[in-house]
Amino acid sequence: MKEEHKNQATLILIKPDGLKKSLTGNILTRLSETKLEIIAAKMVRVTKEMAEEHYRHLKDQPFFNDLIRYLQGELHQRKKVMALIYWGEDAIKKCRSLAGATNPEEAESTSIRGSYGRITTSGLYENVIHVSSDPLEAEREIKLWFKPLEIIVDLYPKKKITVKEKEETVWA
Ligand code: IDP
Ligand code: MG
Repeated sequence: MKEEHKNQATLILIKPDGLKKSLTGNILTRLSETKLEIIAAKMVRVTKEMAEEHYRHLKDQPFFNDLIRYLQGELHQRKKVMALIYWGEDAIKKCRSLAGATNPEEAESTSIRGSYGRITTSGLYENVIHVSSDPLEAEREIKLWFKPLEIIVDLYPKKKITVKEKEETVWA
């Protein structure tokens, strides 16, 4: 139980530039060095609302509009991201360290961002991967990107509700 207690979850996004550059396998291989467990994974088409909520702490930055378009895939003709949750001891620190610094030119050259990131002519950092910054942010982001039953570990308290007359898409 004690060991269980130290486990931490982090959201990982492979951003549209990572997908366009066919880096998915490469990034997942790099992250597997951490020996963390993947407890959720999916492809997501990102709405403007999702992107704005995800990056709400940056809404006053001059690059905010570009950043929202970037996460939506509008700069890369790849309107999707891959969202995963990594789980285990010190997950955030381990993943952020492999990802490297936010600015790809300052990131260690062997890190994921140092290897594959770039700064666009408009000044936006295209850095191929998102990693949550701390446990509170991780919880906020995980709850934004995933539903409880999409995660195979019980991370946060959940409840059952009855939804009536809800439209659902099923196989034809
Ligand atoms: P993080 O992704 O390393 O946690 P944040 O400060 O949360 O860094 O910024 C979110 C994203 O916004 C970055 O990954 C990067 O794509 C972009 N970004 C952050 N700061 C800058 C900046 O100063 N110029 C251009 N883009 C930035
Ligand atoms: Mg951040």
